[in-house]
Amino acid sequence: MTEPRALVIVPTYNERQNLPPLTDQLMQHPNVRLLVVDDQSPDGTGEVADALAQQYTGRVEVMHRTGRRGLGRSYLDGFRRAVSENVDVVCQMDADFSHNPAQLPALIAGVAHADLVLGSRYVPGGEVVNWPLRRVLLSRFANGYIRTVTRLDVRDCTTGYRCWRLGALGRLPLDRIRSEGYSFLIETLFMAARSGARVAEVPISFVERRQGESKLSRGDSACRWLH
Ligand SMILES: Nc1nc2c(ncn2[C@@H]2O[C@H](COP(=O)(O)OP(=O)(O)O)[C@@H](O)[C@H]2O)c(=O)[nH]1
Ligand SMILES: [Mg+2]
Repeated sequence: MTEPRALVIVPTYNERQNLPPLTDQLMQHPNVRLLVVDDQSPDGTGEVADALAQQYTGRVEVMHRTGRRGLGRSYLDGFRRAVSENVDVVCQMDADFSHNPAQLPALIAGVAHADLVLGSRYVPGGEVVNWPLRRVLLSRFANGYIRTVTRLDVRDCTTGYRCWRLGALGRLPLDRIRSEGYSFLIETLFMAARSGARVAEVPISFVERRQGESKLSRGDSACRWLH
């Protein structure tokens, strides 16, 4: 089978240092395209992204959002565009190198036998690097709690590194999604699993960001710590 064609959606807010090296690494995978969804980053990430779109014509696109910012809102807009693209899989990835681009092919390959592949920190072989013990424990606790409440048989419900089979993404009722921020990740996973999507987890090494700042709003801080 030929390798699946993938569109990777990367939401950005103040990632001007991270985006160029991330794009270069993603572009080393021949069947990968990139959609940057920028929320009018004050640091000029949008212009940096436009320059990358020029450099990698036809492979890198930029969506400049103008409404209220938010991770969930950005992914919703990205998903709406992605479902009509000529690709086999749609991926979600952070811009800050917490998600290693070298592990992307393993996630994409997982879609051969699943509708949604999660890059998982909490299956054998997965790990978190550079988190204080307190944050590891909170994230583990949160995932245990979500597993109990939702009855999802998933180890890492809050991971942001994901790959969707295009058809499965197309079946998500995007107009019913309520989350504007990080809870978007839990809500979409829950919706997909409840509607019968086959969910698989592949191990990833999650590395806390080194460049730039985490910039989540206070309102999101609860979900952020769960994340
Ligand atoms: N478009 C957009 N991207 C965001 C927003 N907030 C965070 N991001 C991006 O979402 C990803 C994860 O955010 P990050 O700050 O690393 O969160 P953390 O890993 O939980 O500390 C990064 O690529 C951010 O640039 C937002 O409001 N809008
Ligand atoms: Mg991060």
